[in-house]
Amino acid sequence: MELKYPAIVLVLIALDCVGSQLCPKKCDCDMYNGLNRATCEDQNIIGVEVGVPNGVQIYSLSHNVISELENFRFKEAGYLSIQVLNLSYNLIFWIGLHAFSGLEKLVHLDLSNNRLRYIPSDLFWDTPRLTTLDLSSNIFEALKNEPFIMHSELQVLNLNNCRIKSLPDRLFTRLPNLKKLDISENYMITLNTKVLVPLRKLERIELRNDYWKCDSDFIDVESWIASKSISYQKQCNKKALKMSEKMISIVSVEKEDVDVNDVWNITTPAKNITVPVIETTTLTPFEKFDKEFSSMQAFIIGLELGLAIGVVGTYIWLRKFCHCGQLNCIRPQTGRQRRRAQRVRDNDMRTNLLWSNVISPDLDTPPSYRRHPSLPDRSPPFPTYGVPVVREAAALQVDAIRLPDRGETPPPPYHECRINI
Ligand SMILES: *[C@@H]1O[C@H](CO)[C@@H](O)[C@H](O)[C@H]1NC(C)=O
Ligand SMILES: *[C@@H]1O[C@H](CO)[C@@H](O)[C@H](O)[C@H]1NC(C)=O
Ligand SMILES: CC(=O)N[C@H]1CO[C@H](CO)[C@@H](O)[C@@H]1O
Repeated sequence: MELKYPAIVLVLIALDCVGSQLCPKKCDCDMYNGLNRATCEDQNIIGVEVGVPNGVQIYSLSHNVISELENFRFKEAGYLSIQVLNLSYNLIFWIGLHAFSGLEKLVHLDLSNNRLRYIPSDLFWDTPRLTTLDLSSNIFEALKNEPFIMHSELQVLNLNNCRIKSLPDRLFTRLPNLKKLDISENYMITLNTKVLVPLRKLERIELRNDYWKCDSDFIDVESWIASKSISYQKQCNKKALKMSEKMISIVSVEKEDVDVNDVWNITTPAKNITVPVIETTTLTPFEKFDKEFSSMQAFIIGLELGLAIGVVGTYIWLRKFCHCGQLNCIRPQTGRQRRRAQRVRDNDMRTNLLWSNVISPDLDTPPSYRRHPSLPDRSPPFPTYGVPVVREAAALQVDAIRLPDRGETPPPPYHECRINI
């Protein structure tokens, strides 16, 4: 018994050690670019500690439900080797001042798509190697006129889509190494170059945004950026067009009846009225014509003229080449032609007589005996396949067909009748 007890303890310790080296079921562990990666995404994880071995170098907790990052959590869990930490798509709204304590090797931190409204400017004091920080799609609506972040190594800062309305002048005064800045898709309408002056190493700035007010001030800002050889995408040629389009659409939608007397000062003296009258008298006849006739009128007049000419021309042509009777045109005929025409006429008459004898005058209506079509006997015996015969429907059908005034209606096809049985 005395021997057994320490043995169990040893086994338990061994198990514990082995257990801590297992990749948790919630995560995928692999190698990426020679680094130990643990990907624990979309698992409803609420805290940063899920049992990932502490040798993890790329740690992704993206798409979870973490809402707070408490102080020293990474340090306590022994995650001292993390270089890339992905906390994007969580619900983080609060980060303790020492939350990232111990992450001395952290280079890339992704905090995008969270609910951050504010971060203390010295939050990254404990992560001296941090070079890339993604804070996009958070809610930094109200930025104070103080350094947003203080970090001597940070090179890339993403503030895309953070609902930022303005950039206070002192915002970037403590980011001496920043090379790339993304402030696109925010709500800023103007930009002060003062905020960019401290970023002496800035190489690239993303400005894409639908709200820039493209006035001379902003054009000055753009030329300042260009003069510092910072690359950026020009905003103000297409933007001006967009603004005018918007304005036009607003005007056309919201236009109301306006009494010019309310907006104009119409106190025109009588003298001024005579001036345009004098001007009209100086017009040449052609100019007058132009003024008085709209193009539509001109078109109609042209059409009418064309029609008239056509009618007169046709009349003249007919008069010249034909002798016109009431309806049919008879050309002057030679004797032979006349005899032949006579023969043709005689033949026509004979055929007409023949036809009128054979065919009854009311050619359209069928003879009376055809008005009562001999319908098949609809009462049994015919195969009913065990279905009771609906006599009313059948009778109705027959009556409808036998009505005298419906004699011309052909009986419905037989297969249709059968459906009614
Ligand atoms: C973090 O995870 C999201 C979602 O999986 C991904 O889009 C993003 O690129 C990741 N960030 C980094 C730095 O790997
Ligand atoms: C309207 O115009 C007249 C001169 O034509 C001027 O005396 C008057 O002050 C103007 N009224 C306003 C309201 O501008
Ligand atoms: C030709 C003429 O009389 N023009 C007058 C029209 O009215 C303005 C004031 O509304 C005068 O300044 C012009 O002299």
